[in-house]
Amino acid sequence: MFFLLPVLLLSVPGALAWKDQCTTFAPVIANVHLLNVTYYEANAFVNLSSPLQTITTSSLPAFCRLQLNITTNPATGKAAYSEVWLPDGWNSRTLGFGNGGWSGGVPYADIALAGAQQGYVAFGTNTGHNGISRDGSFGGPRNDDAIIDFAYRALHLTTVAAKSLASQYYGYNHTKSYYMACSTGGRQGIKAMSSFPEDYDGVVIGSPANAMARLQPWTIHQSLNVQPVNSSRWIPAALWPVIHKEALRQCDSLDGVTDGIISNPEVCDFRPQLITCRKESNTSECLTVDQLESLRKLYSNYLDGDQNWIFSGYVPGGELGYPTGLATAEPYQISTDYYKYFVLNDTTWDYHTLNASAIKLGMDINPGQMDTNTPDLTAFFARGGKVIQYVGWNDQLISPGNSIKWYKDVYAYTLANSAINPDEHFKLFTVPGMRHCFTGEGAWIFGAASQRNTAPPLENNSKYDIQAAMVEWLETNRTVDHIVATKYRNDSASSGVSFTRKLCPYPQQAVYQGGDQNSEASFVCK
Ligand SMILES: *[C@@H]1O[C@H](CO)[C@@H](O)[C@H](O)[C@H]1NC(C)=O
Ligand SMILES: *[C@@H]1O[C@H](CO)[C@@H](O)[C@H](O)[C@H]1NC(C)=O
Ligand SMILES: *[C@@H]1O[C@H](CO)[C@@H](O)[C@H](O)[C@H]1NC(C)=O
Ligand SMILES: *[C@@H]1O[C@H](CO)[C@@H](O)[C@H](O)[C@H]1NC(C)=O
Ligand SMILES: *[C@@H]1O[C@H](CO)[C@@H](O)[C@H](O)[C@H]1NC(C)=O
Ligand SMILES: *[C@@H]1O[C@H](CO)[C@@H](O)[C@H](O)[C@H]1NC(C)=O
Ligand SMILES: *[C@@H]1O[C@H](CO)[C@@H](O)[C@H](O)[C@H]1NC(C)=O
Ligand SMILES: *[C@@H]1O[C@H](CO)[C@@H](O)[C@H](O)[C@H]1NC(C)=O
Ligand SMILES: *[C@@H]1O[C@H](CO)[C@@H](O)[C@H](O)[C@H]1NC(C)=O
Ligand SMILES: *[C@@H]1O[C@H](CO)[C@@H](O)[C@H](O)[C@H]1NC(C)=O
Ligand SMILES: *[C@@H]1O[C@H](CO)[C@@H](O)[C@H](O)[C@H]1NC(C)=O
Ligand SMILES: [Ca+2]
Repeated sequence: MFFLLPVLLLSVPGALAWKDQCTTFAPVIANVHLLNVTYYEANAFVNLSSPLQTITTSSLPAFCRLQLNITTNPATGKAAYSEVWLPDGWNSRTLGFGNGGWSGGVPYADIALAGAQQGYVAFGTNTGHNGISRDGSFGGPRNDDAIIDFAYRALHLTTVAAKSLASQYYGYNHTKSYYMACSTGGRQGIKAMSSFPEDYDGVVIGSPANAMARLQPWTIHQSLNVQPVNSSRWIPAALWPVIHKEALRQCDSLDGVTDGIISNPEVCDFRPQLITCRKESNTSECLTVDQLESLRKLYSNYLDGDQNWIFSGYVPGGELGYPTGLATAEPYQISTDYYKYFVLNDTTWDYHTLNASAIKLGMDINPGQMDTNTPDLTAFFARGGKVIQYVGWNDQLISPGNSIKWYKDVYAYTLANSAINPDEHFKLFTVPGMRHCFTGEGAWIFGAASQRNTAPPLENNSKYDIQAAMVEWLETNRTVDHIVATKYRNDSASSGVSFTRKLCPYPQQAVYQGGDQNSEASFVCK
């Protein structure tokens, strides 16, 4: 009995033992320096914020929080700030989270709610600098160390460190390594799969900002399509709901349910010219010829001045989000900063002068190798890696066409260059009525990155939670043929469920079979 005690403590430590384990933890990893360690008891008040995300909660299980300074370039002394959270009740898996825009901060809400609370060792990094999403000034100009940290280095080194820290903390290795993120985080995930195929076993990514050199000029182009404000090209905020109503009139019922959501915009041939202004029209409810031309450009493929294809356009159905997305008075700062601080290195650059050679320069320079357009995930797939991608059809910041193109490119490349069946490794779920990563009129709560701080999925299991679905697919090989997304009333879980919908793997769509339109059970993926 006497000498069994330490063994028992080691295998199933009580709360006291975990606290002790945490506060005395002295990991040894080259270039990783522990800044601070804090043990949080179960249901302790946790209130943390970074330029990226905030978490304020008292509902977390007990965990040990490590604050780390990771040297990313020993030659120059460049470092990144990262955190790793180790829950007492570890599920033996690690789960990393990514960033958004140019930020610049630890993803606290994801680490807490999608990570530690679900039993994962959870981690994230500031990507080597502190800063808010739209601010790209850390790029220098010519701040190469910071650019490379942002592009991939900080997350890769944090991932390697987190696995080793978990092993040293618990005394055994993780079973599987996961990653989940959206937007810039989606780009980071693709970079990891293509450049560091050993980093993760399962990756869940939303609407990736992967094609940086194409995305950035496109967002500038979108706002130039309507600028300047109050010109004949401009579409005032009050006109967008009118355009949306007309899009719904033409296409809402094509999916069998008239619910304010166009489930498959790919089959919607939207003709806004049906509300062209006539002599007798109320000008608050119709479109002028110049405004129709603005819409045509916003919804079209973007070709540069030399007629090269650059990026896909908006799709019908997202009109309530476009005036606060890119059809705006000023272009997205993320994109103007891309040229000022990363490509042209000219902080006085005027976005009106954007031209084909500047776009090409971005592609050629590819600062920090941050572009992640590669369709080659074969090394990741060959070691059993799986990826679930998702995108909102109403994405107002990155055309959903980008996600679909990348999915198709990877699919075709894999078939052409390997014996791997892409269906066993890669699925894309389109989300009707969801904007960029979160919010929108559709059912958009399914446990993905940046969603849980609004509301949790209906249940934390593989039916409702995309990360749990990934775990099941990877670890039991049960195919994910759909995921159930939830729309809460007022997007608030405490207000109750408004409706649920199946999200289907592309190119399938949820098809109404009759019965309660608010229940996912009335739909099948076809
Ligand atoms: C380290 O964490 C403790 C709580 O465990 C806190 O009181 C202290 O201020 C932190 N120190 C630094 C330098 O952040
Ligand atoms: C959380 O911390 C912030 C400062 O970071 C503070 O302003 C806020 O009042 C705190 N929230 C609560 C509920 O204590
Ligand atoms: C982080 O590490 C870098 C590189 O070793 C060092 O220069 C810097 O002072 C460290 N920062 C902190 C807060 O310890
Ligand atoms: C699911 O996890 C969330 C944390 O994101 C938690 O708030 C919620 O209570 C859990 N749901 C259920 C049904 O246990
Ligand atoms: C701008 O700076 C980046 C980072 O140092 C560099 O890669 C790029 O070539 C520079 N651009 C030009 C036009 O010199
Ligand atoms: C744990 O992982 C490390 C690093 O990958 C490896 O060297 C070691 O053999 C593993 N230990 C066990 C028990 O599998
Ligand atoms: C555009 O027109 C509106 C309505 O007349 C006016 O309030 C606003 O100041 C104008 N904006 C600009 C930038 O001219
Ligand atoms: C014109 O349309 C606007 C917006 O629908 C409405 O508020 C206004 O009353 C209409 N004006 C007339 C004269 O019908
Ligand atoms: C295109 O833009 C670049 C960068 O602003 C500028 O240097 C160049 O002169 C422009 N080319 C033409 C043909 O206007
Ligand atoms: C996983 O499922 C796929 C498709 O059903 C099958 O082809 C494959 O052999 C399975 N792999 C394993 C390891 O069971
Ligand atoms: C939703 O929010 C609105 C406005 O805040 C409020 O009037 C309404 O009662 C809320 N509905 C529910 C079901 O909570
Ligand atoms: Ca519909």
